[in-house]
Amino acid sequence: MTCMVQLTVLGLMGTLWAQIGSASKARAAELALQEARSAALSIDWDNILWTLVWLETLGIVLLSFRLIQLVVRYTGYDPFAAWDRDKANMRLWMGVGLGGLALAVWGAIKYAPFALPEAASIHGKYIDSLKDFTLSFTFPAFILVHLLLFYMIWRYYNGKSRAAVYELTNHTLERGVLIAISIPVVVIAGWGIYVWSLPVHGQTPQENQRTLEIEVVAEQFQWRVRYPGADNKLGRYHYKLIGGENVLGLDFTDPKAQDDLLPTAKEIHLPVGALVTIHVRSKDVLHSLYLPHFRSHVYAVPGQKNQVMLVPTVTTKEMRRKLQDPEFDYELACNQLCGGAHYNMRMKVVVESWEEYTQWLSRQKPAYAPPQSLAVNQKLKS
Ligand SMILES: [Cu+2]
Repeated sequence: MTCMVQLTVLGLMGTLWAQIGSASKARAAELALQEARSAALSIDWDNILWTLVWLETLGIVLLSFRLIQLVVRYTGYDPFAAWDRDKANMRLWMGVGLGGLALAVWGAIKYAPFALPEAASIHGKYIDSLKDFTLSFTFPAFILVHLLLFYMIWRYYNGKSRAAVYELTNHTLERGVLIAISIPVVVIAGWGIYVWSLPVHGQTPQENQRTLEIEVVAEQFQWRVRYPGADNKLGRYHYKLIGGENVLGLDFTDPKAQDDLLPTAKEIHLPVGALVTIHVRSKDVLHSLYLPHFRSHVYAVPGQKNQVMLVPTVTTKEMRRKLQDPEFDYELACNQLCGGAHYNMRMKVVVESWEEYTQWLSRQKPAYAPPQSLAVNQKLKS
């Protein structure tokens, strides 16, 4: 009976898997269409229906088992009586396990081409090497542990003449396993602390290195970027000053704020080789500033100032050449599901030479909006 249950569950899992696969492709296309049509939230009846269908299928399967049980009880006829159930269990487990392992390896190979290209920032290269280092331990361990697990199932499955031997402690073995595991863990954690601190506060400008501080502000559903003017410094702001044309709440009584620039295009421009500090805040809900190609990520939290540092190392043009993709662009994406039009929160990131950057910056719109902003400032003071 147990075998029967397992076989049916296996079969069901297979069909479910296939259904999810084909359904998800169709769903992806459908979802893209839905998003394009409307940003409004709506109940996803399709999903609810699918859930109900699967719940009902599960119910039918469970009821069939009950039916078979009753037939066995009242007729005395058991079609599986001759089976060695322990052996059958062992084989099913082996099938599920080895199949799953093969699926994991196949997935890793199949989806490898979708991985991000090489990191385009200094700290990004460290993060990639940390990832590779971690995987060089964990991937062989994953394969070995699973092979060992299924060997054990095959070798020591329960049976009439196969009583288990209980050994409660084996200090030598435990000590060996403890040491073998703790060394890579300590190295990964120790190095990880260093690597993960780099994008937050761990970088200082080198000699002759240019520095740039910009601010990226999230709101439903767009990013606004503020650049410093000739003084290369961002001015003060206060959330109470947000209003009218003063979309970022800049305090224009601060001279440093008066020459700040607010580009209107949906683009961020970064000079290659400069140490860029990005200050991040949010005007409404939780958003997230995600720059995958630079391996940078920081949350935009209302009421909190966050920052992330990076040194872009590859210009957009160079990366296009390297990838042989003339359409390639770096991207900034919101990495929090922040509302109905969340998909709208993406921006092109352009990495260029310092000269190109300054030329572009000289054409951008000043943030200073005198009459209205000053009136708001006055109101705050009185
Ligand atoms: Cu967002």
